[in-house]
Amino acid sequence: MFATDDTIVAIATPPGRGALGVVRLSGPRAPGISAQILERRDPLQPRHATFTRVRDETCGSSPGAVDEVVATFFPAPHSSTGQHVVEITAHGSPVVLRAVLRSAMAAGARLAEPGEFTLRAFLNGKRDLIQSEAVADLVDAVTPLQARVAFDQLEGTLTQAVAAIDVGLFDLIARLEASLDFPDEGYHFVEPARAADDIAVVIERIDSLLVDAARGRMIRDGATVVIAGRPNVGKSSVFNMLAGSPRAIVTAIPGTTRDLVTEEIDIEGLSASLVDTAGWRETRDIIEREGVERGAHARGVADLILLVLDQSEAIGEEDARLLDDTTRAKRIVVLNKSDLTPRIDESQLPAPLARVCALTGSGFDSLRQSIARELTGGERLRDTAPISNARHIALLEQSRASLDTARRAAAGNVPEEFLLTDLQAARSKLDEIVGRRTSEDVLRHIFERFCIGK
Ligand SMILES: Nc1nc2c(ncn2[C@@H]2O[C@H](COP(=O)(O)OP(=O)(O)OP(=O)(O)O)[C@@H](O)[C@H]2O)c(=O)[nH]1
Ligand SMILES: [Mg+2]
Repeated sequence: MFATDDTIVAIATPPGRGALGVVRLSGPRAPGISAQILERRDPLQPRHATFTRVRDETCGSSPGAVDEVVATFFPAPHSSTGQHVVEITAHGSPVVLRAVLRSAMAAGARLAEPGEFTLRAFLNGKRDLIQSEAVADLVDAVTPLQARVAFDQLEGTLTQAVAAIDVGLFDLIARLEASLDFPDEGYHFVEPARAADDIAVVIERIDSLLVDAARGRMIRDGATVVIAGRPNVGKSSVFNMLAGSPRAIVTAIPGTTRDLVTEEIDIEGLSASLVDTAGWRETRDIIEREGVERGAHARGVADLILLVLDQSEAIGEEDARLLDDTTRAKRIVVLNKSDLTPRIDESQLPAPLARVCALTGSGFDSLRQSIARELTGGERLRDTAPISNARHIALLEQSRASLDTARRAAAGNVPEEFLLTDLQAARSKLDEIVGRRTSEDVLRHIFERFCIGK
């Protein structure tokens, strides 16, 4: 499958300059290679920070020093990857770090593939697949809530929840198999009705995880929120207020915004791509028409539409058309310009409504809350979610489907063999979540998402 017997090396810190930068080696030859490139003669003491210098191994017979470094050796199996690991902390200059990397490669290390350190940790049983994926999520987190959800999963909250479900399932399978093994005893280890009840308990556990799935996914993957409305209602002003900076041009001339303007924002802990669009109207101007088309396309892919109306003007034909076009989408009708005298009949508008003034920012706290509420389907916004990854959610749903078939079969007194097939199928889906039975392709796909050095 994957080769783990060679020694890999990579720069573990982000590209660019910093006070410090780390080069990491993992593999059986990590101590040997570091002995070769470090000036220090004695072997590195396990888990001791050693101040020394790195030699430039690429310079042939008379290597000069590259940098002063601190080297730390973590012997197998008590290291992040389960193999011998040496971490070399140098000054955070890309030139220096590349020179350390080249020296290690000249001494026999291979440049690591993306995610290869985490993959080795997984293959060596240091982390299961959920926890490995959580490492990537933690590194990618944009909002504190995303980081918290990822960290909980790294700590094993989801692993434990899945293990608890698996224990129940394993016990039931063992008892059913026992009944199959001793058919002549006239003794059923599990009565069918009892089996149906036991399966229902397992299903309940899965359901209690899946309850938060939509919210968890939204927290992890973020959402696309598109601002729509006819020209001049204040879309760009609303956009800027939510983005917290004057990103989009605002003028009193209808048709100001021509292109899509996008900004990543944090809404109550959710990361959202906020998109400002050209005001919707029929137009002959070819640039504006292209903008209007792009806006329509953005509305089509939005998780949520903020349909902005100017509440100081009666609803016009264009407003009505947009209200009509978005009835099936998830949306919030935003009544802007609340500082002006209202001329809109609110009772004719669909809920949810938000009333704001994009000049002063009034009403925006409540708009942010309703955006988060619409995106996550409601309560407990500040909580983390135990499950957030689409792969885990899909597998849990598949497991649940097999359990449901088994439960119905048990209720209908179907023989144990048939139940067992479905229960085992349910269990293998749980195994796939934690990575006990995951194909090489899936693993490759998951670890490719990481950057080099992770
Ligand atoms: N009084 C008042 N004026 C506002 C408010 N929000 C925006 N405006 C004004 O309305 C005008 C249009 O604002 P924009 O944000 O450019 O409107 P838009 O919907 O993006 O317009 P287009 O890009 O042309 O479609 C500007 O003169 C803003 O200053 C508000 O809450 N109250
Ligand atoms: Mg605009």
